Amino acid sequence: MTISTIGVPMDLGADRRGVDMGPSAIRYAGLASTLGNIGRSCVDAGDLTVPHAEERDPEARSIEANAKYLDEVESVCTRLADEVASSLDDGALPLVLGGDHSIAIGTLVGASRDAEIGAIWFDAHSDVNTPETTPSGNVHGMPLAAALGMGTFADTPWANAPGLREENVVLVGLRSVDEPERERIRDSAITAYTMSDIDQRGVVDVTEEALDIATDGVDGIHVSLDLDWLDPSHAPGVGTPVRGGVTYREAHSALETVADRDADTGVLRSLELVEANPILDSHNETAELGVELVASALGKRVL
Ligand code: DIR
Ligand code: MN
Ligand code: MN
Ligand code: MN
Repeated sequence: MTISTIGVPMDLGADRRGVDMGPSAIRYAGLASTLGNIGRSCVDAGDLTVPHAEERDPEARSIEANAKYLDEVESVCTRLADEVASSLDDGALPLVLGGDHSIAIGTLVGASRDAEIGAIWFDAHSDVNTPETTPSGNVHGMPLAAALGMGTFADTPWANAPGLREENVVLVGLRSVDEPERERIRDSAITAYTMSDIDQRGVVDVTEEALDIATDGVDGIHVSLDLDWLDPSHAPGVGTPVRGGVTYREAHSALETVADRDADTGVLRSLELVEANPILDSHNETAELGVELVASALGKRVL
């Protein structure tokens, strides 16, 4: 299946500038040649146009303190949803390059427009804040809540993923969850695995179970990979690093587990790599790691 790469140079959902250079950093890290080397054909659809923070009226920014730049996020995510849906229509597998994690709203909406989907969220954070619970006002801490229509996102139909249900959403690798997010996860049908679960059971076992849950009764799954899922020693170029993340080998093992399941059952419908910030990185190593992990998810093998 052809991979259709869609870049989304979005930084309005996060506090740190520079993550808008993520799509360039990931391409520069050799995405196209790496996918070519594993025999996957790849079409690059280019980047969506994202407004810059400097073009915005500072007054408007302050009144949106509880969900900064939500209008811009809506406009970008609505266009992204169309792109994702149209690459799926063409029989391709959309690979969305961020940009901050707010873009996942558009990916999930597009991926679930004509299908029931599950989602696996590899992330240090749970991303289920809403404008009423957010400590930061940053929409990159809210995309799952938005896609699931939680809290005030019940009133923003553009952000709700039509074919995604909580029962098929699995968070893997949590270690930074805000108090209202803990409650929200407890009250929901979302499945969540913390780093402790990975410590105790091993990443392959946890990922196998995540795949069982995400794929149950759906047409396919979306895999969202926030690079802050990894320990900052391996992925320093992210805006919100949290110590105690998965190691280099654990990350590869998890994504190889996804690829194995996909080889058996063809479950992988869409993939997303977010939060690579080359300004905070050293020698683009985080984007390079991201490219390696995408290759593992798409079937790269040593032998
Ligand atoms: C925090 C951080 N929970 C927030 N979230 C991040 O701002 O809502 N998500 N960094 O990736
Ligand atoms: Mn930009
Ligand atoms: Mn995230
Ligand atoms: Mn994160």
